[in-house]
Amino acid sequence: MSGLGGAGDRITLSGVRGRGFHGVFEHEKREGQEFVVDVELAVDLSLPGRTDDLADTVNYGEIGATVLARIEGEPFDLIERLAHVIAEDALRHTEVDEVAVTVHKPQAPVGVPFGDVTVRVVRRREPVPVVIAVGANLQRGEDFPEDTLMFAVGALSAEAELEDAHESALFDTAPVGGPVGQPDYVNAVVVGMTTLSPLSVLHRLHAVERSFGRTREVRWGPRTLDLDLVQYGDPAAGTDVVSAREALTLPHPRAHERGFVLVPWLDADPDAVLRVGTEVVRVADLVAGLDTGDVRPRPDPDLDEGP
Ligand code: A4P
Ligand code: MG
Repeated sequence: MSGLGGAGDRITLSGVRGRGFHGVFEHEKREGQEFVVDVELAVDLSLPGRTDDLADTVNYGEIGATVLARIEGEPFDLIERLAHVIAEDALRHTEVDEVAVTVHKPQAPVGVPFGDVTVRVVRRREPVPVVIAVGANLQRGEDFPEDTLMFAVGALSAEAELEDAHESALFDTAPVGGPVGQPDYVNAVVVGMTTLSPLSVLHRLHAVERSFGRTREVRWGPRTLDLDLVQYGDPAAGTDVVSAREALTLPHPRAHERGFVLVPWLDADPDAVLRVGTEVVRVADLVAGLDTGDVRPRPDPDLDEGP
C-alpha cells in the first residue's frame, strides 16, 4: 500500500530552517523568527532504484529550496497555512502520491515556558480523471487477446486505485506501425478517477503488463498487453499534467492521431476532451477527422450473428 499511512516508499527531508515573518502579532510580522520544516513524501521509488537516474525521482534539493522560499516568503498569520502551501507545492511533483508537512515554531509567543510548537498536515491529491488505453494482439497460453484484455481491464481498477471506472466496448483494429504482418489488435479504453500521482499510475500499469506476461522487445511490436496512460487530469479544468519526460510523457504523444485509442475512448466517454499542444480538442471532433475504417466494434459473442 502506498501513502503515508501505509508501508510504501518515502523521501524525508527534516529540519529545513529559515527566518520568516508568519504570525498573528504585529511584532512577529515586523521582527520575524525561526521556522523549521520537516517534509515526508510518499513516492514510489522502484524506478529510480533500478535506473539510478535523478530524473526518475524527486530531487530533495528542489524540495528544500521551495520550502525555504515559503518560510522566507509571503507572511501568513498561521503556521497551518504555511504547512498547507508547502504541501501543495510538493504535490505538484508528478511522483508524489501523498505528503506530510510539519512546521515548527520554537520561538512562538505561547505565554508559558515550552519546548516547541508544531503543526502537521497530511495531504493527498484530489481525485482526477485518468484515461488508459489497453491493447493486445498475442495469444497468451490458452487466452486470446480479447480474454487478456478483459482480465486486464478487471485488474486495472484495483491496481491503479480507480474510482468510478468504466470501460469502452472492445474494438478489432489493424496494426499501426511495427513489424509487417503482425496480427490485428484488440483495443479498449478505461476511464476512471484516481488520487495516485501520474508516475505511480504508470508504474501500476507496468505491473499489470508484467503480470500478463508482457516483455519489451520490439517497439510497436506485437504484445500480450500494452497499457498506455493517455491523459491524467482534466484539460478543460486545467488540472491535466503535461510532461515531456521520457519516463512520463503526457498526454500520450500519439493518442490524438490514433483511431485505435480515440474511437474506444469516445465510446467510453462521449464528452471526452484531449489536450493537443496548446489546444483542448473534443475527441468526437478528432474521430470525425480520421479514417476509422480499420477500427471495428468487436461482434458480441453472446449475440446471434443473424441469418
Ligand atoms: N512512457 C512514458 N510515458 C508513457 C505514457 N504516458 N504511457 C514510457 C505509457 N508509457 C509511457 O512504452 C515505451 C516507454 O514509454 C516505456 O518505458 C514507458 O515507461 P512501451 O509500452 O514499452 O513501448 P511501446 O508500447 O512499444 O511504445 P509506445 O511508444 O508506447 O507505443 P504506442 O504508442 O503505445 O504504440 N496498433 C493497434 N492497432 N493497436 C495498438 O494498441 N499499439 C502500438 C504501440 C502500436 N500499434 C498499435 C497498437
Ligand atoms: Mg505502450
